[in-house]
Amino acid sequence: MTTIQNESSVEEILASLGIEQDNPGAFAGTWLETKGEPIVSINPTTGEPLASVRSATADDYEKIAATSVEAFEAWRRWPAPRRGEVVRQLAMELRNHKEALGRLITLEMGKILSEGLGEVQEMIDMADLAVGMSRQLYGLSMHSERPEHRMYEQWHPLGPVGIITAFNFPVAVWAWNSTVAAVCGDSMIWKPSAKIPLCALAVTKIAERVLAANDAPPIFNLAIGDRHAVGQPMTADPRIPLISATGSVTMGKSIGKVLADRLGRAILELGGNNGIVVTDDADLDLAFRAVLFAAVGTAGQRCTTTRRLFLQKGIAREMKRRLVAAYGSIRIGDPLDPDTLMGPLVDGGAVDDMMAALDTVREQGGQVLYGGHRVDRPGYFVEPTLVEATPHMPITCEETFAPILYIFEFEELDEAIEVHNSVPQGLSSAIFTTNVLSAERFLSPWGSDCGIANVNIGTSGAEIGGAFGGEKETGGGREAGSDSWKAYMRRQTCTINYGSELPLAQGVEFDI
Ligand code: UN1
Repeated sequence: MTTIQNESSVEEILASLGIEQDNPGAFAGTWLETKGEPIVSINPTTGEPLASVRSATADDYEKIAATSVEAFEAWRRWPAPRRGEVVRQLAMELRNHKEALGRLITLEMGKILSEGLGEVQEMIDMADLAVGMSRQLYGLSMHSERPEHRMYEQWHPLGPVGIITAFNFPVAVWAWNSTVAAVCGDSMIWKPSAKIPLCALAVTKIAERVLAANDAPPIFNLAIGDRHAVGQPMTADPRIPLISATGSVTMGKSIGKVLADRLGRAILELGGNNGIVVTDDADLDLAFRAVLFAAVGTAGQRCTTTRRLFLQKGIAREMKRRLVAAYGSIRIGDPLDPDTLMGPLVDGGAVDDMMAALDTVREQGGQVLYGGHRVDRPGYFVEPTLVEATPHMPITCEETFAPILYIFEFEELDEAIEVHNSVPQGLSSAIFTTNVLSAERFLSPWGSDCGIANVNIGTSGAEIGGAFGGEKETGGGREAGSDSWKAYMRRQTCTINYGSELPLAQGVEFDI
């Protein structure tokens, strides 16, 4: 039995979340007797198996879709604040399980425990926000141009939503979608990454209990399976009006094509290639700390990870010196150990991809300032890596999901912004400056072209209150806070005549 930090054993964590050694990976109000291929969940820290999950087949998908349709038909009749009450209870249950769930995320995905716990907190925050939203799904009212007429917009539940999530935020991105979809009156099918099946099981079991306690229809459904059994049928399914997908640009493009063909709706949150600009007048201590977290945190596996750093000439040497020293002292190791700052990558494929990207870096003339190697220990560990790069290196326009930071130097801010915006992705961005004009230039319509633009904070670690998403190849979708809920509902414009005449709009006459 592996014991973690004198706390609970792996077995205890799994048991406390209702996970067995072999589990069905399909839930449609009840756990289905899945017959699909087993998926073995591997602990990336040790390379050892944690437990296995039987994946959903195409037949299982069909049951899950039918259940979701039925659940939607009942759930949409519940008043939105009552739906919010169910989400409030979900938030309470997540609080009760925060520690175990945070540990499971760390065990299965490899992010450090503080980030694992932070991810559960992100779910809780999201659920709390959605509870409030359940009383604020406001429509506008308009003044009609016609006498004795009234116009307004109302928002109705949309239908079952397909939620496709990536491995790097195994549960928070589900919460961004599911808590909002639930208060909006939608049911849903969750297709998580097959790299983190246990996190998805644990959360679905918690949601199952909350639904049962409220006698609510089975709105939170789960289909762990590959793209043939689940992803493709779900994306092509006309019963599913909206697919919200997080993942690679390649995945987003193929989903987008299928949805366009059936005129289905998409919320896409795809690749990022996020940059931080540091000007000569910046508070360097602040910038340095922010870059470290944003580039090395989660071992570079956030879609918001800083991958490009633009340093103005006057501070470039000093900043590089500090970063090289700091990268050398990053504590790499067991992510459950509170002293660790960087855990493993998610699997061996991620390590290979990083090493291949670094080969390309060298071929294209980039200079590795620090790191660049695997770490010699079991599991999937790498060194955080600093690369001196030039804007002409094509590899710097690609997202490699690993802790590689490309450093560029610039003279004028306009030049930095131009290079910053020259990549295909447009998720998150930041500037470090104490000059209000530079900050406003970065935030202006001709400044950063990203969905997120920050001043004196890094590119990652967004709060849930804002709308989250990005432009260009990042896909244009928005999730989480603000008015993102509108994507999960259908808008209806209503005009009511309370008079006895029938005046036509635009002054049109049509009398017999
Ligand atoms: C992601 O990596 O897909 O802003 C989501 C952040 C987190 C969410 C990242 N709140 O870094």
